[in-house]
Amino acid sequence: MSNLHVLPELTFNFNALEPMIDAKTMEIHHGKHHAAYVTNLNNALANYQDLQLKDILDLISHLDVVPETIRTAVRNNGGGHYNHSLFWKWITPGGAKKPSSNLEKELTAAFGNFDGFVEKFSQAGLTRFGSGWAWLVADKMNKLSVYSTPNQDSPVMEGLTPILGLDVWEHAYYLNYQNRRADYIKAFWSLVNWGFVDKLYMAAR
Ligand code: MN3
Repeated sequence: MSNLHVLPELTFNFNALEPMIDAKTMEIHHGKHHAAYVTNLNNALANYQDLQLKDILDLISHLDVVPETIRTAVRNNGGGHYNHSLFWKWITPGGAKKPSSNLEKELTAAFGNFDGFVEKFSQAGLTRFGSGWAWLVADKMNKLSVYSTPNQDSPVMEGLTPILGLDVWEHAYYLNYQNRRADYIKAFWSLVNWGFVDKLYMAAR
């Protein structure tokens, strides 16, 4: 029996993030876009039972062992599945509204102060040309940095650990914000579930 990847259920209602992210956007983003990544990933793996047994993190962390014929499909759709599965937890309503003092200390050490981090991360999202993601990542030495990736590429594909990520594809904001990506990014900061960010940071140490 194959081990199919499954669309995770949201732990909150589509309208729970309003007015920052509208219900229709959430419904399409989760139920159509994320669902399509899962379906396309499962289709790509259909003839590869050994790869079907790997969990999603293991699969996209080692794209070099994925056969070339399906590598791009696994990269795009596996990356999409993994990134979005995290994203729904980063924007869960009702989480901690600010980083733990420990994480804030680390952000201050890396970016001057907390506002410096917010500014740098926002810029990474704003300047990502076309579709992609902005990231706060930790490297193997536990050093924090900010950057962005194109398409559905995930930091785990280059050995980095995602601590916080923001989807800046137009499908994430266009219904409500149209071309105003900067306003969407600004709104994102009031949604961040810092409890989950902190958990990922602690796990990376
Ligand atoms: Mn998306």
